[in-house]
Amino acid sequence: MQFIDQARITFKAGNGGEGIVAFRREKYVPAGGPSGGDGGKGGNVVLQADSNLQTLLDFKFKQLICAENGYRGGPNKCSGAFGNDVVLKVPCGTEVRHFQTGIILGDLTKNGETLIVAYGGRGGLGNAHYLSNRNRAPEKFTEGQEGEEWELQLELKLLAEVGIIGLPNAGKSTLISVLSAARPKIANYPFTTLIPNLGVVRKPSGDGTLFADIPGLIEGAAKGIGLGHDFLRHIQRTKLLIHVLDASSPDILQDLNVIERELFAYEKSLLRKPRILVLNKKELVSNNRQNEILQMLQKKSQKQVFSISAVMNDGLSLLLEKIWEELDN
Ligand SMILES: Nc1nc2c(ncn2[C@@H]2O[C@H](COP(=O)(O)OP(=O)(O)OP(=O)(O)O)[C@@H](O)[C@H]2O)c(=O)[nH]1
Ligand SMILES: [Mg+2]
Repeated sequence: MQFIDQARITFKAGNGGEGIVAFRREKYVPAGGPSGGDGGKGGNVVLQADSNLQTLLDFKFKQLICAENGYRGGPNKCSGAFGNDVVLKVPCGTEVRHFQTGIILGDLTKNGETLIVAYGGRGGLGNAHYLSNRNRAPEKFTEGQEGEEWELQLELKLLAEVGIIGLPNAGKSTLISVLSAARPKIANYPFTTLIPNLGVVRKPSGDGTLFADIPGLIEGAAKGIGLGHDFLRHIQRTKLLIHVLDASSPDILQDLNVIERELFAYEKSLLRKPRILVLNKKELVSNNRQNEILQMLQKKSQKQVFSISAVMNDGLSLLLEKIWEELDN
């Protein structure tokens, strides 16, 4: 499945139908009077959150989406039919912005939630409206109002509670694969993961918590190097970050630094988000080396560091306990 998390589209609501000019024509009624009906209202463009969708792929090849115009009024004071609304499904977590100003129009987070992004125009008035004592046979009518048209930016921000971040090859995908039923691609080279992988991890209470394995970050990601920092948008809403480090790396403090710098460069507040440091691949180093690294990391970060081996399924229950504790805080 292709993962598309941004789209820029113009939404055009339907125009109102025009009112018409008509006169009553009936047998034995010589001057029947004006009877032109009003036009119908144009359809709205509506977005609706749908929890079955994961991406904005449906919008990738579309530039303009229009709702139906309202219909003309009819004779005998019949109003024209309303134009149909267009209801477009978007994944939960879609934020809608006005493209030019960046103003947020709404944020669709709950399944079924709707947002009208362009209102249909009102229908015009038929000549029946203009009957007066002075003018018994008005020929006046009005056009329907134009439907709204907006260029909008849709941005999907995943609603995961826990984000797994780190350098490429640290073992992030391996970790989500042993914690959840997710089966992402795992391989011994950087940038295996190109799109976020989601997995549900069960709490002891049985509740599911959504974890997101974010593609690897490298130095300069905030400037677009590697896969860029684009995916960091998905951790903006997480409550907790799991920062995975590779124990076999020659310079672990540098590794820690790189990621912290990128978080800071993307958005300062990301550094203040609760973050658990996880030293993965612990079986690749001696116990002495492991203790040395743990001390270095603890001193530098002032955080408790969890030592695990995702592959050997070692140290995961302690880590999970800490994760639930942090989420419950
Ligand atoms: N020895 C050892 N190898 C591990 C461990 N966890 C992951 N690996 C290996 O490390 C390599 C990278 O693992 P991935 O899970 O793909 O790493 P990633 O962080 O998702 O990498 P990107 O998607 O490229 O950012 C794979 O060859 C894994 O088998 C571990 O605990 N011990
Ligand atoms: Mg990966």
